[in-house]
Amino acid sequence: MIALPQPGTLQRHETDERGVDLYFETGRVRISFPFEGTARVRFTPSDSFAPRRSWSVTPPEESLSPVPFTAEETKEGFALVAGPLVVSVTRDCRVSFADERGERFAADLAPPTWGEADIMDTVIREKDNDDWPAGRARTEVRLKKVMPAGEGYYGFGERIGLLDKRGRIVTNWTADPESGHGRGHDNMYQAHPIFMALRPGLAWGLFLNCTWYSRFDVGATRWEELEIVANGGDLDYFVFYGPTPAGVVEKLTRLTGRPFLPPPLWALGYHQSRWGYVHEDDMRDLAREFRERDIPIDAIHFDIDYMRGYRDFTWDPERFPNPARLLAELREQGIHPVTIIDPGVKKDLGSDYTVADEGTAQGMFVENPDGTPFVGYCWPDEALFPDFARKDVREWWGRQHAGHLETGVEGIWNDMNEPAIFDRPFSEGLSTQLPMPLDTPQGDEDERTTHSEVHNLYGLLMSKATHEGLLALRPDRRPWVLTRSGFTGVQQYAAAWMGDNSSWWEHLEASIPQLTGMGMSGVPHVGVDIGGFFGNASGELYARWVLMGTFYPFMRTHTAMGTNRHEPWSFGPEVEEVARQAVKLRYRLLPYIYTLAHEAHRTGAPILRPLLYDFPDDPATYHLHDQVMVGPHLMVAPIYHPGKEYRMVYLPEGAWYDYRSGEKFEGPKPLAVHAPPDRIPIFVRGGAVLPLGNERSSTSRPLIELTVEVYPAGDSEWTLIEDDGESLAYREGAVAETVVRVAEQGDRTMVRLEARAGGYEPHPRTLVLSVHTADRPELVTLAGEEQGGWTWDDTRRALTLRWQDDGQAHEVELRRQR
Ligand code: MIG
Repeated sequence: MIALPQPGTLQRHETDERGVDLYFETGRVRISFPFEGTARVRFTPSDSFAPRRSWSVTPPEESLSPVPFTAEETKEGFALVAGPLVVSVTRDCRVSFADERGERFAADLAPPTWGEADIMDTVIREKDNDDWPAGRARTEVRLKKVMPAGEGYYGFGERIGLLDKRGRIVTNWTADPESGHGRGHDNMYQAHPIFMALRPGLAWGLFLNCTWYSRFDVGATRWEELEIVANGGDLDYFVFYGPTPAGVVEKLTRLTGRPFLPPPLWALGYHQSRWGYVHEDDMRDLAREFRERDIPIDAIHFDIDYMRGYRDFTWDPERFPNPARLLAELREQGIHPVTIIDPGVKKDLGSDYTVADEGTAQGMFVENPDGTPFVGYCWPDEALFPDFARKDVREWWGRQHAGHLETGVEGIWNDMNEPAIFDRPFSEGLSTQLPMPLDTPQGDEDERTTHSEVHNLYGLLMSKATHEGLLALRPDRRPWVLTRSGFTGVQQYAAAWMGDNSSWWEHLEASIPQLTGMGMSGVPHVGVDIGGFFGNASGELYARWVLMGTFYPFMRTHTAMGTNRHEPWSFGPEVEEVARQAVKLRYRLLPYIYTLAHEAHRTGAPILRPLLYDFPDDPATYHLHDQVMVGPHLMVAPIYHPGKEYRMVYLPEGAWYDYRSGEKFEGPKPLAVHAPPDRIPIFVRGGAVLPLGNERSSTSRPLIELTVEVYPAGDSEWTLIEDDGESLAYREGAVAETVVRVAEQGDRTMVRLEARAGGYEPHPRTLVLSVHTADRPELVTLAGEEQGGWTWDDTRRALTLRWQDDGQAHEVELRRQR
């Protein structure tokens, strides 16, 4: 056996105000505390750590205030204590963590080791990796940690599979998985070297701060060993002490950036898309159909068909002769046009296509190591690729959107930004994907690196360029960008869809853990193509999918060129009615979902999450991949098999209400539920406050009625957050917050709506308060005065009261007995 290199024994240490440097015979470890409950561990077998880059996804440590810590030598080596975290380092360089209760976690099994990078050729397609650059890039550092039995491993970004990833190898390398979305293909469009580990009483997270190729062996080789492999010469990771899942995501997004401002409200509405709406009349017809058929809609997506010969930022003059007029018509109907933009700029030089000429003249495109332009094949045939690792390139790219905005475009959809590049023109038949050559130089002059280091960031940096460009061009409007590729931190700039799934039941099922995995990785605004991209959905599949899609943070139907139509009415009147009701429910839920978007912006909290997020101490939730929480108050349990109308639903501890019938249950318990083809089981958690808006055909119509549904279970409290949904005024306090408090005492239930706080004044509206209570109350008072004007719904077991919303505090009391 070849002896692996090892750091040897601890020689000396140096402490400064942020952390400790530990010098070993070979290499060095630095432990620091960027903020409370978070430790950073860096190891390098060389003398110095890799420098921070302008595009790094973590802030410079100097920008954070130091966290007080103590450091002392111990019998075993070294111990550091910072707040709730204890970090121990042995003399032979094994790091482990514990909390103040002495609960140990993330413990190294052995010292780190390193060697020549062993890059899986399924990832870097060229077998010999000839262009894999030398130096740091060629070095990989490996580390093994203990995976205790009973600990689950979640997150890892965009994956196919169930919830707990123990037993899997997951690689972090952005790619367009041509072979499809199977479990055998573990790396997808986005790379998130991040996971959350959970056992009862303790959740912790780990972010591997490595943009190079990296890999986690999550107990695949040995069930109780986690192996971390990082290319690039250093091992740099952050450990987040939850101790709850919410605490982990909060710290992860504090480090790598909070999700972008609440998206514009329209982006949370329904989106319709298809690759193959090729003519402006397709768009007009589509808008008309939605209106005539009374199906709400807020956005129509323009796929590559709108461009002139797949040239970014152009319109086909024959099929879209007057885009400004078309977009104005759509906008008048409350429909927001979203256009696709690919990174590959058609290499059309010396014609009237200025983007390629200007970009070439200004040196914006990636070049080969010999200084010739790098050319890859994609939709426009020969294409040039902007070097998004450079700030000047990002700004230039951002400015290219001016024309689209003037024409009336309201959102930008970034595709193919892994980047997906092919080896020959599509016209020449079967093409193969190739990564951009890994040794092409990229980045600003003073931090020049190779593609291998920034490959994973291409999508993130393209979305950043787009987001910042839109914001610079329209400073008073929230940008909305949708991206396919991304890396940890992409949540600051864009929403994401999970690429080219298929019209398979399996992919409806897979969407659930896939999207919750993204949420746990800090990316809350996510969705998959409803109905499936490749292939033809059956009506039954489409119906079940749109029922689930109601709860995707980003709700869009999209399908590929050449497939059957996948509009909500394409499957006959019955499915159309299911879709209509599903989309209408989505619109009624918008005040709730919008509040969740604000919460995501404030704390990183995912909108769609697995049950373990809200019930981390209940191991029965640890493998529950097919039920989700939508925020803290709703739980949905889709049907994802054909011909099935019943399923088991697990109700965790506490009270639960069936959303439709109002029937109340006490968890923990399994429940058999009936879900006919037009229905998805929805449960409301006891203690919940659920704000519902009136039905609207688009978010451009005003909210004229706000229903506050209250589901009492002891004492609870929740805050509704509202704003204008499109400007940035909320940053200056133009937000309305309404605290709702619920209390139960003997035969009395009290609901108190506090006075609306903040500088946003909603549209005049009726407030409908609906309180779910087992028995019809005998006495109802509002502000202490007996009320007559209330109604009682005996089937839903709910009392309803209404008044003109004046933003003042109101206290309603229900008594079962006089
Ligand atoms: O090579 O723009 O994932 O949503 O419809 C296919 C055409 C390119 C892939 C995207 C898909 C989009 C399609 N694109």
